[in-house]
Amino acid sequence: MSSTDTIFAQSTAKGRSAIALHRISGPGCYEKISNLVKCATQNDDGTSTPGKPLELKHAASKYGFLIDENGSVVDDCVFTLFRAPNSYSGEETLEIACHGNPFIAARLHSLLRRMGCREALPGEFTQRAFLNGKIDLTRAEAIDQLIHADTTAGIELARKASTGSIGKHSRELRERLVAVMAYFEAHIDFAEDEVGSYSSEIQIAELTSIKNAVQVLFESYVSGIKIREGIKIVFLGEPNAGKSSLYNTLLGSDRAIVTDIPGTTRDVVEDRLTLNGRDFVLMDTAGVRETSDKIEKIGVDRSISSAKKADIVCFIIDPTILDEKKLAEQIEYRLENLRKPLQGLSQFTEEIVVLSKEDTWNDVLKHQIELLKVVAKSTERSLVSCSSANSDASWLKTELEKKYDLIVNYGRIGESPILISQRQQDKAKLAMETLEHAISLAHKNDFPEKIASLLLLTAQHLADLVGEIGTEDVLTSIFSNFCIGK
Ligand SMILES: Nc1nc2c(ncn2[C@@H]2O[C@H](COP(=O)(O)OP(=O)(O)OP(=O)(O)O)[C@@H](O)[C@H]2O)c(=O)[nH]1
Ligand SMILES: [Mg+2]
Repeated sequence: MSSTDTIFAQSTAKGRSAIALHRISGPGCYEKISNLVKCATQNDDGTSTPGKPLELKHAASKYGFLIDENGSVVDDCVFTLFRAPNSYSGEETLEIACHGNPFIAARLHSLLRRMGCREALPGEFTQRAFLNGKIDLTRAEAIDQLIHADTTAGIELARKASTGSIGKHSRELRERLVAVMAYFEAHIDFAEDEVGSYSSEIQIAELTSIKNAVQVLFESYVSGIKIREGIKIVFLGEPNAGKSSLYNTLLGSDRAIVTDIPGTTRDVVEDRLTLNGRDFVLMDTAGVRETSDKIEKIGVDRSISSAKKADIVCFIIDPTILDEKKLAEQIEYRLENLRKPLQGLSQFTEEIVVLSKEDTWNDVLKHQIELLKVVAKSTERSLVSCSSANSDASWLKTELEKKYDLIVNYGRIGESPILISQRQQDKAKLAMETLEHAISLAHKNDFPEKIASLLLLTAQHLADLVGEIGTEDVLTSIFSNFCIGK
């Protein structure tokens, strides 16, 4: 494999289609087939046939004929030539849009092979773009995700990363590191009276601020996964609490079966929900209770295991079956029973207590619940009411959006880009740990050469994250996942 040979591939999906796009890339690639690319000449009888060679200018598309060595027409096509370095791969690239028929593609490809071109490997156009310095590794990874993402949010994340935002951020952080490094280096080479006494307080503050930024970057990867896949909400509650009704209300459809028979829902029912651009995966589950029914028992086990994996657990409680005078206690008692089988949720799981069937509350109950809401607010617990009968889940929706922002760290991420691969996160972790080590040495006023070398290493990890220089194995692992023709 050489980066100077000419490669080709069909860039659009294989099979039959109105148009298929084939790409040819390599230094001087157009020369290889230019004598087979002809103008469409209009004849007197209204037909068109191959005429003179087609003259192509950079980035301008022209219609014409592709012929083979014997002069017979392969197809009529639109040709677009991109001169180096202003192409996707950074090399001279010819795009041929012909009819989307696998037999035409096969004929075109064997013609190209005879002309000395070879079939591209997966991701090879992008790999060449990387090797030609058009993009860094984070942008290459983003391009791959842009094609494979299967949620709108996933596409949005990949698009942002494909603009090079991670590379820009990393460069800024490295510039700041280098500035601090200069201070420590000055103290290696110069006598104290030339550069002032060695005290790293200001440097520590700057290094800590850089470390925090790297940490946000590191944490952003998990946020990215959650944004892409959707935040998992699980409805948990006793039978007949109103879970399925609320599930349907949120989705705006009769998705789950609702009856007044306790134990209606058996399986976990799952759907996607989007609230103001925030993607969730919503799960309705079987009501939790002691039961001897074999099927229901399996359902209850599934409810519990789903809740354990949730980002948000909504405990749905029907307050109309409780004693108004002992409301707080009875709600707590029920919550405890529901939490018990979960064996202590992770500290990252958010909880919302939802009091259902608001349309049937009497005045005493309404009043009691108002009081409970005041207490909940002061203790920063989430307590909302809803009525599925009136299709009113507005409080719950608002609360879910708040939890979403908390979970994906919206506030903390702010303008910081979001990492999109495990490889990037691994590098961010190395950078963070190395920098922490440097800071701890700076606190001890350790030798400046030791600190400077750790800062250099941190900068190197940040450079690796962006992959301005990529090693062979890293490149192979990234580009082999790509589609052919990209
Ligand atoms: N008036 C009123 N009735 C409701 C409301 N929500 C649920 N119900 C009724 O309560 C009963 C149980 O509702 P479901 O939504 O099936 O309850 P569930 O929690 O899914 O029950 P299981 O699947 O058995 O665990 C049904 O008769 C519903 O019509 C509400 O907001 N208002
Ligand atoms: Mg149900």
